Amino acid sequence: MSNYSAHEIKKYLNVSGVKLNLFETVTSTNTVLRKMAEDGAEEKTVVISQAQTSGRGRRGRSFYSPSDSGLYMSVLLRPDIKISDAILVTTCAAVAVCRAVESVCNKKAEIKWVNDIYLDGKKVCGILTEAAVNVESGKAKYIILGIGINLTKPKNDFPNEIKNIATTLFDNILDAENNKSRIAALILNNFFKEYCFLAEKRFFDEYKNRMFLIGKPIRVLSAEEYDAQVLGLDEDFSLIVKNEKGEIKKLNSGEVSTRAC
Ligand code: BT5
Repeated sequence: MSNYSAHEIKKYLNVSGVKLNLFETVTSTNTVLRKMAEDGAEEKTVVISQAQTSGRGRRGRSFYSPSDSGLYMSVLLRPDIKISDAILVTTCAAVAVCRAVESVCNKKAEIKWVNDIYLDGKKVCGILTEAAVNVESGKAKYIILGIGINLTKPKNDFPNEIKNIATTLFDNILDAENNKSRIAALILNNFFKEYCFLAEKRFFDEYKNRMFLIGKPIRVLSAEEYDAQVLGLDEDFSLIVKNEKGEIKKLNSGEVSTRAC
């Protein structure tokens, strides 16, 4: 695939003030943007790379980001919110990605709480939100929203560890090539439409309706591991589950992961 072009992305962008920074290869777009944020970059500064050598997921996990097959993008935000509300950025982005994905392909995009987007039961996108906090106020100094999407199959396929769980947005490289700038722009358009009203959580119902784990059995992976049934989603985006003893628990995304059973 050719490199991303600012001209192409801007053709589809309807958000003003976006500053695009395009790279061929970086360690991690989140790392590059964090440095820019520390140096005073403005909100809506965006870093996009064709490949990442150390793409990361949550809690030290890695995100496979080979050249010529994905969109790896980070967005700098400077919202006036408490750090505990940073979950709103992740969940708002999840809805934005789903809408963008559905605009370019005929499949239903679903959310695996809290930060993964699935197509046909497989992961097509992961979101990693990182933040710097002002310790005195407890507010976010800035937030880096990182989004990684598999557009087309890597040249040498996915590595064995994720071969059975990962999927791509497009079946062939031509569709990926023709749509990659559009999808980047559509994600930004959809995200910033909701971001203006972040605290109002206008996207809550849509997020919940797109969750495929509700009503299903899961394995909760935290300090303790246990089987549970997903009952629903709380207002603050915690997952409500019932464990095997019948006890109702609220799971905070910062502390636990889940695995579909
Ligand atoms: C995530 O974490 O999925 C968040 C991924 C965020 C990636 C973006 S790319 C731009 C920005 N810069 C970065 O460095 N990161 C962000 P998590 O939910 O923890 O999932 C990680 C797990 O997903 C791994 O342990 C694998 O099982 C699986 N995985 C890794 N690479 C994948 C891929 N390309 N497609 C699907 N699944 C993958």
